[in-house]
Amino acid sequence: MSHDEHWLLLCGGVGGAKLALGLAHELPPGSLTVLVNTGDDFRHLGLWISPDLDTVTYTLAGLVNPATGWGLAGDTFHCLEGLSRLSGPDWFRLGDRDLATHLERTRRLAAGERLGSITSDLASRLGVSARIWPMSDDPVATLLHTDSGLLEFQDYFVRRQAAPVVRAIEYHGASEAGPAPGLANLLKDPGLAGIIIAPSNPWLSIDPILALPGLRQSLADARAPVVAVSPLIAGQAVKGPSAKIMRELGLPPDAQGIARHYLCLLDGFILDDRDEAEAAGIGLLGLETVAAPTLMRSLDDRRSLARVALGLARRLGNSIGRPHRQTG
Ligand code: FO1
Repeated sequence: MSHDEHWLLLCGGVGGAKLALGLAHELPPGSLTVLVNTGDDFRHLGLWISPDLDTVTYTLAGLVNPATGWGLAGDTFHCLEGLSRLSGPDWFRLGDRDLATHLERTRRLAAGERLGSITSDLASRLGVSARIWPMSDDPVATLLHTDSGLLEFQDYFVRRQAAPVVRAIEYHGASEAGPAPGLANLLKDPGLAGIIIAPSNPWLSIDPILALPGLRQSLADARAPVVAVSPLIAGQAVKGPSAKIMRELGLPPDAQGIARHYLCLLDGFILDDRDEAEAAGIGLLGLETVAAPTLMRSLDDRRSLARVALGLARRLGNSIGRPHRQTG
C-alpha cells in the first residue's frame, strides 16, 4: 500500500465508531480521517454536548464504555445522582469523568475556539492518531417531526427511547453550515484511496452530513470510490431505530432500501452474509456488492469488516472501467 494513501470514513454513533476502530487498526497512523455527525449535539445543563464526537474519540482512544458504546468505561455518576436529588434532569446519563469533556468543550467554545480544533486537540491528548473532524464547525440540529410533535434528537432518541412515530426529519441549520474545513481539499486529493460510509443510521447519522451544502456533489465528483456498509442484518438494526424509522417512512427495512438511500453516491455496497440473497438485486442497481459478516462484537470483527471495506474500495479504485457513479 502506498504510504500517501488516505481514507475517509463518514460516521455517526456507536456502529460507526466500531468500524472507525477497525479501520484505525488496519491503516497506518494518520491515514484515516473520520468525518463525524454533529446533528445529535445539544445544549444540556448549560453544557454543549457532542455525543458522536465523544463516542468516536473515546472508542479510538480505547476508553469507551464497552457495554453501551458511549461514555467512559468505569465512569461513576455521583454528580448525576446529586443532580437528580435536586430534581435536575437526569435522563441523559453523564458520567463524572465524561463531564470533564463537556465542561472543557463548552469552555473552549465560549472562548471562541472552533469545534473542529477543540475536537482534534482533545483527541490528540487522549492519544488518538486518526483525524476526527466534526462534519461542520457550525451548529446543525437533527429535529424529528413525530406523532408526539417536533422533537430534538436526544429527546426523541434517549428520553423517549425512539418510541415516537417519525413522519419527517429535519437537519436544522445544515443549509447554512460550512462543511469541515479541509474536507473539500481532501475529497479532491489524489491520495484519497476511498470513502467509506459506516454502518450508522442513514437518516439520523449520515444524512445530516450529506445535507451540508455541496457535500453530495463533492462526493459524487470525488475520484475515490465510495463504499457503504449496511447497518441492517436480516431486516433488523444492529442497534437503534434504523429499521423502525424505515417502516415509519414507508420503506421496506432491508439492505436494498439502504443501498437505494445512498444510491447516487455509491460504487460499492457491503451487506451481511445473512442478507446474501439480496446481493444480486443490489448488484442490478449498478453497485459492486459484497456479502460479509457485519456484526462487530470483537476487535477482530471490527478489523475484518474494515478489511472487507478497504478491499472493495481498492478493487473499485483499481478497476479502470468501474461503472460511472450517477452524479447529483
Ligand atoms: N444514549 C442513551 O441511550 N442514553 C443515555 O443516557 C446516553 C447518554 C450519553 C452521554 C454522553 C454521550 O456522549 C452519549 C450518550 N448517549 C446516550 C448516546 C447518544 O444518545 C448518541 O447520540 C447515540 O449514541 C446516537 O448517536
